[in-house]
Amino acid sequence: MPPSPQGDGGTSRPPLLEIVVPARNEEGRLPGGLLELCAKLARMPFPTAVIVVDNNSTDRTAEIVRAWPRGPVPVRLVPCETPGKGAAVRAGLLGTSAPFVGFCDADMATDLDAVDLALGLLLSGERVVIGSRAHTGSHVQNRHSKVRELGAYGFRALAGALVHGVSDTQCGFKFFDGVLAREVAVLLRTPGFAFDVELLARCVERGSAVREIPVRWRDMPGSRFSPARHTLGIVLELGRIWVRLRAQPRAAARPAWEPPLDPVGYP
Ligand SMILES: Nc1nc2c(ncn2[C@@H]2O[C@H](COP(=O)(O)OP(=O)(O)O)[C@@H](O)[C@H]2O)c(=O)[nH]1
Ligand SMILES: [Mg+2]
Repeated sequence: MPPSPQGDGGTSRPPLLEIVVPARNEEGRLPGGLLELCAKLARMPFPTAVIVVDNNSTDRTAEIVRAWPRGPVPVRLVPCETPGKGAAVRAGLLGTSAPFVGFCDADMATDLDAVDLALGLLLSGERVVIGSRAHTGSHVQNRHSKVRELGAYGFRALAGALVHGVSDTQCGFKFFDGVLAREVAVLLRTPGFAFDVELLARCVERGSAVREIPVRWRDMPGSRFSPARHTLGIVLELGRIWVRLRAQPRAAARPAWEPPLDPVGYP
C-alpha cells in the first residue's frame, strides 16, 4: 500500500511546521496534551512534527515521548540539561528545521484552533504571531490566585518596558518564521519563565513586528509556576534581559560565540 503523505511516520516529506513542547515532570498532562496536539496537526494539509523538550524529568515524561506510537505526526524527544522553560524552548527551536515553527505548553492551555490563524498569518508574510490573552477577541478562563494576578500585573508593567506594543508576552503559544526563530534562539540567555520577553525583544530589534492573535485560554491545573518560588527569579531575569538588550544594540545582536554544534546544550 502506498504511504500516505505522512503515514509512514512523517519521514517522507520534511515538515512545514514544527511545534516545540517544553515538558518537565509532565507524565500527568503530557499524554493528553500530545494526543490533542497530534490530532490537530494530523488534520493539517501539510507535513508537521512535534518536538518535546525534557529537562531531566524525574517521572515518565521522557519514556512517554520515546514510546509515542508512530503516526501521521512524528513526535521526538530532545533532552535539555539546563533547567528552565526558556532553556527548553531554546533547545527545541534550535532543533527545528521547518520553515514555520512554534511552541505551546504541555497542558494545551491555549485552544489549538488558533494554530490555523497563526499559520495563515505566517503564510501571508507575518514573521511572529503570538497568542494574546489581552486581545479583545480572546476568551480567557482564569483561576489564578490573587497573588499571581498581582504578580502578573507587575510583570506586564516591567515586560512592557522591554518589548513595546505587546500586551501579553507570556501566553505559551507562539509561532514564527523558522529562520528568524532559529537565529534569535541562538542569542537567548534567559533559562526561566521570562524567556518570552527576551525572545520577542530580539525579534523586534531585528525589525519583525509581533502580531497578537485572539485565543481561547484556560488556566489548567498542575501549573509548575509558583509565585513564591519564581517571582524573585523572574524579576532578576527581567533585569538581566534589560542589561543585555542595552549592551547588545540591534545591529550587534548576533551571537558573541559560535553556536553550539549540539543544539541541545545551553551556554
Ligand atoms: N522542559 C521544561 N519545561 C518546563 C519547565 N518549566 C516549565 N516547563 C513547561 O512549560 C509549560 C508551562 O508550564 P506550566 O507549569 O503549565 O506553567 P503556567 O502555565 O505558566 O502556569 C509546560 O509545558 C511545562 O512542562 C522546565 O524547567 N523545563
Ligand atoms: Mg500551564
